[in-house]
Amino acid sequence: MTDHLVFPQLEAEHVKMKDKEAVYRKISKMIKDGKEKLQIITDFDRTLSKFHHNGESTKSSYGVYEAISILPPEFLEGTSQLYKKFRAIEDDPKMTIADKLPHMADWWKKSEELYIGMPCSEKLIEQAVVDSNVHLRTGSESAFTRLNKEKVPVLVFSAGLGDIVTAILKRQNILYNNVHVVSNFFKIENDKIAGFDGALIHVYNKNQHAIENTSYFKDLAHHPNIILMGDSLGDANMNEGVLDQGEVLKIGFLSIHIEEFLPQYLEHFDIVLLDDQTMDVFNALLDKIL
Ligand code: MG7
Ligand code: MG
Repeated sequence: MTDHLVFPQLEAEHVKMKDKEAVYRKISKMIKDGKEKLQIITDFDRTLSKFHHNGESTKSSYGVYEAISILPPEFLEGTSQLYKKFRAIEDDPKMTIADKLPHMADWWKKSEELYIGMPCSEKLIEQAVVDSNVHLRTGSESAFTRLNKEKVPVLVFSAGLGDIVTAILKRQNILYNNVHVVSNFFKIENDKIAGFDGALIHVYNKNQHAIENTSYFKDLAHHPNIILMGDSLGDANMNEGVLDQGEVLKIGFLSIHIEEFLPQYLEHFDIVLLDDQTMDVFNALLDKIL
C-alpha cells in the first residue's frame, strides 16, 4: 500500500502535483516492478541541462553552435533575429500549443535554411562544446552513471542539435551504451552542413516522431514503466511511441512564467518542479526503484 512509502523530496514546497495519491501509487508500482521494467525518456535542453546557472540562462544546443566565433555575420544576425522573434512565442504563457505550433515549425525550417552551408566538423563541434560551458542539472551525471550500471535504457529525445547534444554527453562522460539520442543530426558534406538527417523534430512534434521511430521502442517492449522528464509542454507526449505502456510518471521542470504556466503543467505532468535546477527528485526516485 502507498501509505508505507515515505518520500520527503516530494513534500518540498516547490514540488507540485495535481493528484498526489496517483503519483504515490505509480511510484509504488514502479518500485514493485523493479529496474528490469524501467526505461527513461528525457528531453535535453533545459531538462538535462539547467535553465539557468549563476543568474545566466543556459545556452541550448542550438545556442552552442551559434556561439562559434568564425561563423559569418549574416548567419549570426539571421539566427539571432529568428531567436528574438520565436523564443518569445515559445515562452508565451497566453498562447495555446495549437497557436504556437505553426510558428515553431516555421522557426526550425527558417533556421535550417540559415544553417545550410555553415562549417561543421567533429573538431569544430568539440571546441564549441568546450567554449560554451553548458551546465547540466546537478545530479544529471550521477543519475546517468547509475542508470548505466543498472542497465536501464535511456532515450534522450531532443528537438535541439543532435551533434551538439551527443558531444556534450560525451564530454561529461555520460554517453554510455544504454543511452540513445533521437534528435536533429546534421547531414555533412565536405565539412559543411547540407541539412538535417530525416524530418525536423521541433518542440511540438515529439509525439509523432516517437511513433515513426518505433524500432527503438520495439526492442524495449519489456520495459513498460517509464519516467519521462521535460521542460516544455511538448515534451509530455514523448512516450507516445512506447508499445504496451505500464506506469508512466511524467516530471516537468517549470522555470519561467511559473504562475501563468502552472495550471497547464499540472495537466500535462504528474510532478511539476518549480525553478528546480537539480535532479534531486529523479535521483530520489532511482534510490527507491534501482
Ligand atoms: N531553438 C530552436 N531553434 C533554434 C535556433 O535556430 N537557434 C537557437 N539559438 N535556438 C533554437 O532544444 C530545443 C530548443 O532549442 C531552441 C530552431 C528552442 O528554444 C527550443 O526550446
Ligand atoms: Mg527542453
